[in-house]
Amino acid sequence: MKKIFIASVLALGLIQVGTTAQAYQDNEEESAAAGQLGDPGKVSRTIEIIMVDNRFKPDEIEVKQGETVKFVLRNTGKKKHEMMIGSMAQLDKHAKMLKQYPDMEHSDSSMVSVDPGKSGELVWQFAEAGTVNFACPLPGHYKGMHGRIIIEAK
Ligand SMILES: [Cu+2]
Repeated sequence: MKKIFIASVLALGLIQVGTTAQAYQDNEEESAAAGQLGDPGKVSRTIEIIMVDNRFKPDEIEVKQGETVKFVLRNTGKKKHEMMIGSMAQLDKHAKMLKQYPDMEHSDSSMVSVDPGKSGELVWQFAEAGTVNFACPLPGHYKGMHGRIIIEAK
C-alpha cells in the first residue's frame, strides 16, 4: 500500500513538471519579475475580484506597467481561498508543495488568504510589461482557480 502511494506521488510530480515546461513554452517572453508588494499610499486603482468555489471572477485583468493596484478579494464561496501572484513556475512550485504537505503553514508577501464570506486585500506594484499569473494554490483548487494579468507597456 505504501509503495502504491509513493508511486502516485511521483506520478503527480511528473505531471506538474510537464505542465510547467508547457507554460514556459507558451510564454517565452514572460517576464521573470512578477512585481512586488505595493505601497498602499500609491494605489492608483482598486480592482475587485470575486472568489467562488473554485474560480476567480474576472480571471483576466489588464494593468499598466509601474501601476500600483489594490486587489480586493471577496470570497463568496463556502471554502477558504487564496490569491497568489507570480510566474507559472512560482505558482506551480507552491501548489505542488501544498499538495504534498496540505497542513503546511504558508504565507508570503505575494499572497492573501480569505475565509468564506470575508474580504481580503493585496496591494501589488507591477514592474515589467508582460503577463503575470495568479492562482489559488490550495489542493483541489489549483487546477481551475487561475487567472492572468496582462501588463501593458508604458
Ligand atoms: Cu481556492
